[in-house]
Amino acid sequence: MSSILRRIFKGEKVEKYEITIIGLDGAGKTTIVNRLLRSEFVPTTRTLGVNYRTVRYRQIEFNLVDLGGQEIYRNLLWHDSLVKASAIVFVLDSADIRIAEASEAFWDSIQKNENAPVLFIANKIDLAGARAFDLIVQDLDLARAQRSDRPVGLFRVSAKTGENFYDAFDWIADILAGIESTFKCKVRVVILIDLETHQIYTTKFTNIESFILDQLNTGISETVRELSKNPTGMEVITASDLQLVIVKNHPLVIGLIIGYSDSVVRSKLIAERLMKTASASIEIDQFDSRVLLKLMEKQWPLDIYKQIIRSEDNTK
Ligand code: G3D
Ligand code: MG
Repeated sequence: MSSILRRIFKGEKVEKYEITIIGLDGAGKTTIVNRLLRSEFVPTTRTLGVNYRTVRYRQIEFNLVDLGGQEIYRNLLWHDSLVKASAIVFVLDSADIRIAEASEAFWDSIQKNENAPVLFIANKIDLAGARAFDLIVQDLDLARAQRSDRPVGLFRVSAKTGENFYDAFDWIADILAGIESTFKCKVRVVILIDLETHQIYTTKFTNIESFILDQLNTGISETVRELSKNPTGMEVITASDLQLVIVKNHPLVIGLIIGYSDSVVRSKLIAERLMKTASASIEIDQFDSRVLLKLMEKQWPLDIYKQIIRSEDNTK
């Protein structure tokens, strides 16, 4: 990492928390861990026993305890891990008919640790057979869970496409870090690709090492190749002490480089607004990097990257 970046990141420390991920077998727990580890959809094999993994997401280090969901493990292994967890993630397969069993497992688990924040993930919303979210809330009595003193977040997610996935983990990262606002985001670089015109626009707000840009470009190329299969959704790759966020909405793909503790969801909002403006109000042939920069300056406070640019100046 360059000395400039090192200076910017000085003082941002990584906090460690033990997060226990539970849910019935087949809910998608291992897939979720894999997405956090590798930012992509990875086919899994059935988890036997416990799967320990350490993952850094934004400023939080998650010690993920991914427990086998079969009944034998639920009774034997879940208890100890739940008692000492800083947060509990419960994963439900939205298309699974075993809703009563899931409800029982959910309530049993969260009652084992009354203090830990609870992230409830209704996974697999990409499936046609996924149950409506309000029915899930009703069937698992999630409103009651939300009335308790601890934070309880409910998210509809697809670990496969990435839809809402990072919203859920941003939420738990912010809760654990005690951050009130999720709107912090230091955008370093924006790359916009229009697949209809094959145009690529890049705007850099600060100097980025070329290998990080290369990684983002590789990530974008892969995303573009797969776009016909998954036309919307997002990917997040951690590179060095930065995050590469790719947001897609056919035919536009946006890649952003943001800080490692920044809100991924905030960067998604920025990307979505840029896409809207790019496709609505600007003739795409006039849409160059200067326009991109103007849009960014007009619509989002630039104080954070101005600060970065200033600290670069100081090094001269
Ligand atoms: P578990 O660890 O909770 O037991 P896994 O569950 O992560 O092993 O996932 C079980 C199956 O669900 C896997 O498919 C996995 O690919 C799939 N899956 C996980 N998340 C999603 C999702 O968001 N959408 C869809 N459509 N499928 C998902 P297989 O075929 O290997 O059983
Ligand atoms: Mg598993």
